Amino acid sequence: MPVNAGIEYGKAEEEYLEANTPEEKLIALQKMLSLCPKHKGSEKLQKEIKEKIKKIKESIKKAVKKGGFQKVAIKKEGAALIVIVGTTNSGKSTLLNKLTNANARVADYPFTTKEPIQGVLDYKGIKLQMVEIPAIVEDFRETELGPSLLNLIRNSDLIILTFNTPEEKKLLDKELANINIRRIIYNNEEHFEEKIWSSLSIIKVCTKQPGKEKDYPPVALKKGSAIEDLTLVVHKDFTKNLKYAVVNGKSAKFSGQRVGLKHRLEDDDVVEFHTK
Ligand SMILES: Nc1nc2c(ncn2[C@@H]2O[C@H](COP(=O)(O)OP(=O)(O)OP(=O)(O)O)[C@@H](O)[C@H]2O)c(=O)[nH]1
Ligand SMILES: [Mg+2]
Repeated sequence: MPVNAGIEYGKAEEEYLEANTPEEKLIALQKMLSLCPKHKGSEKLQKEIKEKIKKIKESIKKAVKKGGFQKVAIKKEGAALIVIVGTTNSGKSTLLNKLTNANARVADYPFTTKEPIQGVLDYKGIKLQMVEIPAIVEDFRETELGPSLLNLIRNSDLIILTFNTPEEKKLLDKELANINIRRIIYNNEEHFEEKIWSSLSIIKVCTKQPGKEKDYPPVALKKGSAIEDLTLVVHKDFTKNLKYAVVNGKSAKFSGQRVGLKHRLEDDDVVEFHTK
């Protein structure tokens, strides 16, 4: 080192080179600057470090403005996005592990979950994306991940609330005050999956080929969808060439009703396509 900066400085520089995130880099650079000898010969080095600090601060600012989505790397997948939102030690990870393939750490100390964890809930063949986010605290928006996690919640289809006391419920209501996503409360009940399913605005429909068993898995559609929406998902040719569809289930007036493209479907209907 030409400026004779010392062992501590060398260590800080190593930390800088090994840092994985902009935040870690910034901390290391600030350490380097404070340990850098302050004499004529080191002026150039000091200037370089200060410039690096400036650049990193700017890039961090930009990332925060964007909503910090790079920090919370959850991509919407599956038929619906469900977020488990609750106070600490309220059983969020326990619920996630129970309903999905996730293996989140469960512990009796607070704030075990430090970043969002996702799993897939397979509800009768429909894949639902379920995410546990770190515990809600007072002024959640001001926490490091707060803005991006609140964005994630806003983009979801359903919120599951977990809490231990009425006071904690009040805190959740306060922190989620501006969010208009449907909420349900988990009370440790059995068959909670059914409550989740009925709270979502989707239906599942099975297709079937004539003379065969119904196909698996079913198709997820928005509530209110018609045969036409189903053809668009399974096979666009059916949209053009449909002679009629045979429907069994709740939407059928009688077993084996023949319907056209505009017929509205219900949850668990079974549809057989007959083409021209
Ligand atoms: N209150 C409550 N506690 C539970 C429940 N299920 C499990 N626990 C226990 O509560 C503790 C915390 O459970 P977690 O599932 O880790 O809770 P969490 O909400 O994910 O907690 P953090 O991630 O630390 O905020 C553990 O000791 C669990 O055994 C539940 O339904 N309600
Ligand atoms: Mg947890």
